[in-house]
Amino acid sequence: MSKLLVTGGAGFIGSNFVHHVVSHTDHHVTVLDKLTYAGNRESLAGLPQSRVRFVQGDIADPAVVGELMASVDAVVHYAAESHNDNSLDDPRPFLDTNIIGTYTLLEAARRHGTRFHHISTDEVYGDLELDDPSRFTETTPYNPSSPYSSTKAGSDLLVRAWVRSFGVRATISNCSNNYGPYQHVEKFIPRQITNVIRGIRPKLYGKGENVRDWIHADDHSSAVLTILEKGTIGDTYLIGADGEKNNKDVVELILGLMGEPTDAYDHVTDRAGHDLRYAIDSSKLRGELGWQPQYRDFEEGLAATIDWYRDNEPWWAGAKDATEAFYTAKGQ
Ligand code: NAD
Ligand code: TDX
Repeated sequence: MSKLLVTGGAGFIGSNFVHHVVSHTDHHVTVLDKLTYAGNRESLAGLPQSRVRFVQGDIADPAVVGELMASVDAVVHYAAESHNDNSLDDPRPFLDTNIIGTYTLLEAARRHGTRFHHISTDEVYGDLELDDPSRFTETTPYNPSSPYSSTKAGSDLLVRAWVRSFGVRATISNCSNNYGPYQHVEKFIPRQITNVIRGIRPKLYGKGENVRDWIHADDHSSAVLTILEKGTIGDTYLIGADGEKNNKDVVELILGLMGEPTDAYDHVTDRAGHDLRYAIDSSKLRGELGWQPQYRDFEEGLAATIDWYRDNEPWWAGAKDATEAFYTAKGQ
């Protein structure tokens, strides 16, 4: 049995990992989360208090981070400002949390000798052309496009430097786009599902040709636990489930699954600097650590996600109006 500190554990993917750890291990978890607009304690409802403790606080606060780090064996670092569109509107919180927050955690891990796993994104590699046969690998050069992805790239590089210069026992994973329950309604898939539920037409940026490599959040969690248990210190692992789809196809799939005409959506102003395509080659994780995704049928996972948003309106209703007002003001 180990004690884990999970930062950002009240967010979409962090809360999924906490549920995964409780049901697949006997570890104890302390969640450190600032509860920004993106954090929701309801995402942790039903977990046993004997196994999961919640602390509200900022990862950039050295006092709270130092105290918690002293009491755990490992930290799994999810906390971040995570939304590209917000980063185009106001980059500052991305620097504070993604850069200074990660630095603060690394310094505490260095002092206490804590095992560190850093959660990152495929967006650090920039984008690929639609007809490029290659995919991102662990050796693809960093080339981030947005304030969000550049701060995630910066945080990855800090982790690498703290491994090499100070011997921090860290691993890094870069995952592709996640979908599933408990995702904030600002993100593409839940925005369109909840739009349809509310009678609003889905909104596709530009032509909708941009490709994302979708993975279910449950598969991301099982991959992270595998890396935490079996990963080589200092190594990076790419996490993906061969789920490439363009945005237009995803919107049409959502509309079809929800019983609407598949052309009942609007094209809106494109995102500035919009990355064209992401694609992950996860052979290293599969070959070296034996990980496999469980969700192999995107349509099935999407249908279950639609059912979850239909059944859990109280979880997302509070954020929906403000999110749509933000997008409407941007012509999106
Ligand atoms: P999210 O926005 O849903 O959750 C982020 C959580 O971090 C929230 O609970 C928020 O309250 C918390 N947080 C923010 N700033 C904090 C701070 N200063 N101190 C403490 N807590 C803070 O994000 P998500 O989609 O769950 O992403 C989690 C991680 O996974 C991020 O590091 C992100 O870069 C990475 N990631 C996300 C995806 C994806 O598709 N969503 C894909 C790959 C990697
Ligand atoms: O209303 C929309 N219409 C639309 O066409 C929204 C919100 C998005 N889009 C497009 C933009 C992207 O091509 O859909 C795609 C997915 O958009 P997001 O959900 O904002 O995700 P993305 O920008 O790809 O980043 C996500 O994956 C990588 C996460 O938000 C990041 O945290 C993660 O690092």
